Parts: sequence; C-alpha cells; structure tokens
Amino acid sequence: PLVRVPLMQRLAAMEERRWHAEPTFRSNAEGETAPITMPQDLTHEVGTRRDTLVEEVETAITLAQQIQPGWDSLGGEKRALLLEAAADLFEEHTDEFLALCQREAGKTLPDAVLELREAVDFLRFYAVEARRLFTHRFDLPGPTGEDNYISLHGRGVFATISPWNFPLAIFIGPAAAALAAGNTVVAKPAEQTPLLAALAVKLCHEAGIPEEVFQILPGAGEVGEAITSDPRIAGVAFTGSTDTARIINRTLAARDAPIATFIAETGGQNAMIVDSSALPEQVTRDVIAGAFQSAGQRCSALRVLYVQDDVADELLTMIRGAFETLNIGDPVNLNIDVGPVIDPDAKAALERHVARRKKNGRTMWRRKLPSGTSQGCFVAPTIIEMNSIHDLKRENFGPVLHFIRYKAADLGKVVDDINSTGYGLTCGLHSRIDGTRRFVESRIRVGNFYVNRNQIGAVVESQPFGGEGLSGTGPKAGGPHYVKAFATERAVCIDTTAAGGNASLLAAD
Ligand code: UN1
Repeated sequence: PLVRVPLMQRLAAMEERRWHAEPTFRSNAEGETAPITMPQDLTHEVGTRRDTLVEEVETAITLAQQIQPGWDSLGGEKRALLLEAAADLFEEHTDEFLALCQREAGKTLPDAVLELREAVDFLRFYAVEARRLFTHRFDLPGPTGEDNYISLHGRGVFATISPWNFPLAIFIGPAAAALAAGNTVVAKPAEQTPLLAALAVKLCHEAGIPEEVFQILPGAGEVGEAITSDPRIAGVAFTGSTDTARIINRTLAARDAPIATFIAETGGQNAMIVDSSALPEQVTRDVIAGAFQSAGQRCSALRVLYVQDDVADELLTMIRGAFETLNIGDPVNLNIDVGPVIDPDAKAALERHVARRKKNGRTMWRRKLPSGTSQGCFVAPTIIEMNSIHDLKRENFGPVLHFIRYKAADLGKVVDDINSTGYGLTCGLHSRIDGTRRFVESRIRVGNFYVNRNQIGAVVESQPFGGEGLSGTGPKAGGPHYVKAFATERAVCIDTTAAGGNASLLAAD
C-alpha cells in the first residue's frame, strides 16, 4: 500500500497533461496536426501528432544513411551501453509511461506495467545480443597461411513500422534490435499511438543515441509508403495486419534497389484445444485471460476454443460464470478488467462481426456495457458458438471468443482445421495426457505453442515470439536469432604468408 497509493495519485495528477509527437527533423513547411484522443473517452484529447511530410522522409533517410557507417563502427559494446542507458531512463520515467499507456492506448494498469516491463526487457536483452554478436569475430577453419572469419555489420538504414496494441514494447523492440546490429533506424509508430513512441525516442536521445541514428516519423499510411518505397531502405521490421504486410512486401519488391530484408509479425486465428483430462479451474482462468485480457487486442489472443464434447457443458458453464464477472469500463480505474478497443473503426468492425453471427442463430453470450461508457470505443465482451473455424474469414481483434465442440476421435481433424486457416501464431492445449501433447506439438503449425497455461504474454528471452504462414516471416522477437537477422555477414579471408598469393603463383611456374 505504501507504494501503491502514491503511484495512483501520481498517475491521476497527469490527467490534464498533454503530449506531442513530431518528426525528429522538421522542415520549415507547415505539417498537418491531428489530435490524439483517449479510446475510453473520445472527447478527451491526450495530445497532438504532427505528421511527417514526404520531403522530411527523404531528409530523414539521408541523415540516417550518412551516419550509419559511424554507428556501425562504434561496435557492439558501445551500442550496448547506450541501449542500457536508455533502459535506465525508461525505468526512471515509469509514471509518465504508465499514464500514457492508460490514456493514449486505453490500457489497464496491469497491462501498462507489463508493456513497460517488456520494453525495458527488449532494450536490455538486445544490449546483451549486441555484445554477444558484435564485439568479436567468429573464427572459421582454413588452411595454414589463411586467416578466415566472419564479422557482422549493420545492413544500413532500417525502417520499423509498429502497431498500436503494443505502442511502447513493439515500437522499441524491433528498433532496439536494428540499432544493436549497427543499423540506423527510421521508425513509424501507429498513427493512433505516436505519443508513447515519441517519449521513447526522446529518452533514447537523452541516453546518448544520436538523433540521426534513431528518428521518429509519425503519420499514417502515406508516411509508411514514402519510407518503404525509398530505395535506400535496407530492411523493414513490421508488426501489424497481414494485409499491410503484403502491401509493404510488394512496395519493397517494386523498388529499383537491392533486395530488402523483411521481418513481419502479423495476424492470427489462434485456437486452444481443451480435452477431458484438463483441470477445469485452470482452463477457465486461462481462457478468460487469453480471450479478454487487453480487451482481446493481442495478436497472440485466443479466438477459437475447441472443447471436447463430453466435458463441454461443465466447462462452458464455468467459463461463462467467470465471463459474467469481468468488470468493463475506464481502465484508469484499478478494478477494471476489460477496457476499450482502440478506435471507432475497430469497434465498428467487431460490431459488424457479432451482428452477422447473431443472424446465424447460434448460442451467443454477450455482456451489457455499463453506463458511462458511451463516450468511448467499448465493445461488450462476447462468446459465440460456431461449427467450424472456417466460419471466420478474418481476425477479429477484440473481446470476442468463439467456441466449437469436438469429439475425442476427431483430434487430428481439429489440428488440420486449425492449420488450414493458413495462420500460425499461437495455439494453446489443455491436456494431462502426454501423448496428446506430443501429437499436437508435432502437427500444429504455429510459432508459439502453450501447454496448460494461457497463450498470451510471451516473455522476452524465455518465449521468443513470432509465427509462420499468414502470421509472419523472419526470426522470433526476443529470441537468440532475432538481432542477427538485422545484420549482414562478412566472410573475411586473409592470406597471412609473407609474400602473399604471388609466392605460390611463382612456385607453380
Ligand atoms: C502482439 O499482440 O502483437 O505474447 C504480440 C504476447 C505479447 C506479444 C503479442 N508478448 O501476448
């Protein structure tokens, strides 16, 4: 209590505070300024966003390109120290980050804490990786008289394009990885959440990372298009929808430029399979967390629950009981479990989906929105019965859970059905039968498979995160192969004999 009371007061004191995001280097031209409002109360302005102009994108990339060789030759140890200094500053600014997570992104306090924790973990982990990969050479075998090794270098200017659902952690994570590897970075945060990103970049500069090395370019799709169509961009790390990933991939391919590196973490149609050996209380807890924490706005979130038919009624009764107790409302209040979705478009898409399912006449449980939520983008948490995962045409990014009953003998078909959506991000399994676990683990095509726990909240280093198929491409964030994907390998071969290569040529004569 000694700690908690002052924190709540400090956060409340920031209620009237306003923040601003703008490009790191501005031209003299007038740019568009847009208000940023709170998802839980669209009448409340949190700050403003000054969009990046196309000419400023060009300047940004020029500055980033000029300084990149210097940043690369600084070496892994110095870059690690700078990332760690940034991590320290992030921690010192805990209050401001938490307040902004709540106000700009509509997060509950526990979610805001996890968000900041993950951002700091990314900075510290990629600092470790900078030391591991960029402070020494990797020796290779070779004949006597030759010195063979590989050294790793930055690729050049990297673009990062990040989502609104992890506006701090997934903004800073890919950027920190690119910086660790010796790239300079132009970063476009989601148009809905540029304020957290702007604060993050400001603190990185205060920590000593030069402004040209890490620049923020706020804006919407046009800014992203201007960045990714520039032939000087050596790679893009993107997190967001599968549709946008396709657009970026096409834009990169169409450039008259070297082939770019493309790392993408996209959508999912994530399932959980629960068989009759599962522990009901544990299943209930994990289903509720997976589907409704963060108002279902995680790409790892549970969308389709498969319950074995002989335990389905009992389990669904328990899940429904827990579902009915979820507190919906303004996430600034500590007792709230489910806050708003990000914006009116997100709300409209979810409402359309629920309305369509209603017409199909299946079981549907829907919570009522409490009073006082009409100014915000609230969607009533919903649970819907379905026959097949193929009834879902797209990812439904919000507090909507679907369930399907299956027969034990059909487990193989269930796995095939999940795989045939083409997505492959997370899958959960609740089963106490080892053979079932081995069977599903070997057949399911997902990046992250969680057994007897919930399927959200991958931890940096312990649970490297990322999917396959429609869910993304490239190495897993927070894992041992991630930073390396932002680098280029240079194989060096030095002839160490006194007279060099000529000696053997003469001898052969
Ligand atoms: C996302 O929602 O974009 O495992 C990624 C998790 C988070 C990552 C989610 N660490 O839920």
